[in-house]
Amino acid sequence: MSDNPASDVLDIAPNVDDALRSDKPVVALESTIISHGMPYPRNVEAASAVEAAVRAAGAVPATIAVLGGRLKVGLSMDEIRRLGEQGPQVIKCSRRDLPFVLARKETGATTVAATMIIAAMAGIRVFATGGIGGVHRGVAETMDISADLEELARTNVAVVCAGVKSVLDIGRTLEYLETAGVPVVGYQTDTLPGFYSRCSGFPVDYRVDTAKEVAAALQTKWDMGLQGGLVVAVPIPEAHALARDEIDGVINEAITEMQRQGIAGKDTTPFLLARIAERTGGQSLEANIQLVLNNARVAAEIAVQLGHDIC
Ligand code: PSU
Ligand code: MN
Repeated sequence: MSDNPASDVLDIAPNVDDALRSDKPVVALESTIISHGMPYPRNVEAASAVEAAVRAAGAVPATIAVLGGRLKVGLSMDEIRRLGEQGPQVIKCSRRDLPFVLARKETGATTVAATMIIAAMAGIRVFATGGIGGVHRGVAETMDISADLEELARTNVAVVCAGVKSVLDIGRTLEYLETAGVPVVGYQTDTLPGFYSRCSGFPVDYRVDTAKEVAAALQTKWDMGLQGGLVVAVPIPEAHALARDEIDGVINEAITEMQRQGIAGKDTTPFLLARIAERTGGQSLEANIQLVLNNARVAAEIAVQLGHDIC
């Protein structure tokens, strides 16, 4: 046993370890989006392109997952491909799942919450994804609130996303984040992006126009000893955005179908995303890939700025 028990279960890829040791910018990437969020083989292509986007913007990508009971920070292309092929057969792993997946030496794709935990253990402070989990529509009946929100309240990692998952109750998710003390920042926008569309109609807490401003806020938060992350919401690039009314119609229809089939809990997102992709003839999938690529670039820029002495 080493002094730090975490290091007994944590495997950091050599190139990521080198970058962290020499204070070079690193961006964490999640794996549930690969296994559960997109179909094979587009998921593998997208994951590879997202890593390339991080590199092109001057940072080192570290895709995170649990493989054979080990916390892996920085997957090889082969490991990403295997996760992509297995798809929803691998365990979707959030905070509650980590101890069991590890103890049983199983393989799990990590959600935003689990990826934040592992990124923080490795010393990575910036993380890019598509959309965070949150409060589901119909919460009064289901109590379905993603563990991502509590994680944002307690773990010191900034999450760069295109807003909350398209299928959620945005207003209630923002209320929850406010209660939890998590700032929601609009990147070059005054309103929260609507995931597939550029605007949800809800205001953000703060607008920031540069990666440097985000880095300064993060540094200040953590220097003060305030625990938790930051949601950096970046609108999908104009050229790839879908019309809000149209996509909302498709999402509502998918939710109705899900309720009819009695699908609940952690299976809701994979079902809804697949259904929405089917109904938009793959347009939602393309938009999803493009927004993640864009978030990866912004996250890399923030990680670069965090490495500078900004405050
Ligand atoms: N948003 C997407 N696709 C996804 C997810 C979010 O567009 O696959 C995943 C993320 O990993 C997120 C998780 O952390 O869904 C949240 O799941 P739940 O609501 O079960 O906590
Ligand atoms: Mn849930």
